Amino acid sequence: MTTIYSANNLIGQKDLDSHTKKQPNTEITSSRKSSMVQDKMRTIRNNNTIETYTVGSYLATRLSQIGLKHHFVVAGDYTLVLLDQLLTNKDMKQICCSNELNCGFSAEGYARAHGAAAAIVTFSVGALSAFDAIGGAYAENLPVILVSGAPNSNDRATEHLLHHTLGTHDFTYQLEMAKKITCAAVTISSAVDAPDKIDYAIRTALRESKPAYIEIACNIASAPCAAPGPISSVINEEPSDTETLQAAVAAAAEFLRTKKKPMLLIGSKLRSADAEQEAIELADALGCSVAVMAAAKSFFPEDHPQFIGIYWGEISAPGAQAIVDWSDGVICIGALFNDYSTVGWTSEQKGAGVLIADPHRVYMEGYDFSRIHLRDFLSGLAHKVEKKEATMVEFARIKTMSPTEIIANPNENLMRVELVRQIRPLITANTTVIAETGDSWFNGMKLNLPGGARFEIEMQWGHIGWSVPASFGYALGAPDRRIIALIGDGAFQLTAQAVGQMIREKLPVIIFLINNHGYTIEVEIHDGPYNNVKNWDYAGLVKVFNAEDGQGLGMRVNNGGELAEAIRVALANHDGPTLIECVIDRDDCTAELISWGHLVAKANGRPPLPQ
Ligand code: TPU
Ligand code: MG
Repeated sequence: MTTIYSANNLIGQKDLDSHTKKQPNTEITSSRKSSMVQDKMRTIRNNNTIETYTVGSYLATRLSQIGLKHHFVVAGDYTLVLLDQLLTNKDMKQICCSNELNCGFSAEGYARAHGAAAAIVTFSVGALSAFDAIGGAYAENLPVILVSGAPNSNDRATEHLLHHTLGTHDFTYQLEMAKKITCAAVTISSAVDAPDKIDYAIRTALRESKPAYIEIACNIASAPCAAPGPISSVINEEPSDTETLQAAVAAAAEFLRTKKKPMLLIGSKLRSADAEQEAIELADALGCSVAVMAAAKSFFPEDHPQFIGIYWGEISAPGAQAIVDWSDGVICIGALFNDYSTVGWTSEQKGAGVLIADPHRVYMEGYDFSRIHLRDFLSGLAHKVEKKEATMVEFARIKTMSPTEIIANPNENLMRVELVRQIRPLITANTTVIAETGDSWFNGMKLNLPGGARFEIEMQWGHIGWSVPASFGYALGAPDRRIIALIGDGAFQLTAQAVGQMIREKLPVIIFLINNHGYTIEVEIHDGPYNNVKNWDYAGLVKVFNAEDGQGLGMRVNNGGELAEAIRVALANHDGPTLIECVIDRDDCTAELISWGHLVAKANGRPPLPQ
């Protein structure tokens, strides 16, 4: 499996060593290099060795030191000099995107694969588009560093009106907006403070697993600045508070001692807490059932003997809801309960029989502990518990046999069930499935994952179109994995251009585009004419993106036979993406979506409380 980097291991000792020994790279390759820039690149003598840093190359060094091999950009005049500076770093490749929304989501996908990411965009017209994806990174707990170019520092104090602004003298609105959707937002208009501000933003993003925002005035990007100090000041975390940790473990052990049939419920914050291994450790020690929430699918291995399936209230995998309801002690690890994940507030876990273990906090009835790392807590608890296997014994009694799969006649119109049946065997230990908002969520839940397989879903933010650029970014971040994306027709129309970038970078992503001619997930919540989608020639679109030199493939399939052939061709295409447009009926959706739609509609429709 590709190493999934996390905030505390983004940089290895080897990198640290090379940081201290390496001579900084002073070469600028961009043809845009002007004599003015060269002037500004004047070397600074430091202990008789030649050290040359600018604000931009400082930023590049830090991004590279935290493990990034790529950064995602859209050019604009406020960022051009900064992009030149980033290009001077030979350890990172600059990846161009078609628009800033895709740029942000590409970085978000990269962070899922690689632990962190960076996107660089221009002021306002770029950044405000990227903000949507940055909001997503916040909601999904991913450290994406958004860097925006900004007006010349001299213009701040003048009465000049500038392009790419609101046409007023206020240039601060972007920073103010960024503060709402990031964990750290800084503006750099002087090279002197740049190292401190850059380090603060990156450090906070890694620590919190949230996005950060760095705004750099366009005339400061190439200004000389101090050389970076040791990267440990950015990446080293504060340890758990020892006494609090001991108290939390003791309280949780006592909680478990009084329970006869405890179980674990895994949620999506487990990954951002870098605690997947420790959750397995605790599961092994307890021997109890482990259910996984939809947004955390693959964060606990599905081939583990104690995995009992996806818990999603009424639409859970067979037996999983019965066990959660029966358990007298549910340990919720990194769980995130919202209206969607609780199926319209019908399955939230709370009360005396629940212990919540979050990335930096553990609480249960009568106790609340903070400033502890989840992995320390889980590992500590694993050493203090004895086996409690009742929920496994019960699950074995109620577990239903998997229904035998019926293979469709290859000439019959394609149906969703046949599509899922044919995707299943493609998933190996080396596969990542990326499932878009729509019925793809529910189809995705039906894919059983072998050990090592990963699953990505954007359930908290739920931005349709996320998966196309996120697959692009993920594929760059995990070049050794096979990426399979499940995307609806409506979602695809938002961000289709990212296929063009997959072609440019020759990434063999396989996209199953499910063309049901509509917003079916919305249909199941509340239908109307606004849920119809204008049809496109989705398969034909790939030819447009290929132009004269691309190697992407597009195929449309109408039945099982054509689908099988398209999959065979896709697996042999290594020089670009393959888009398989799967045409199915508008009403052909999962039973789970129908039930979920009913309950979400009911929750949305609750009348206002009396005044
Ligand atoms: O499988 P299916 O047909 O439901 O997927 P498709 O065709 O991609 O339709 C998705 C429909 C959908 C919408 C319009 N799901 N959520 N929405 C609401 C929505 C609107 N705009 C954004 C950016 N994100 C959303 N989730
Ligand atoms: Mg659709």
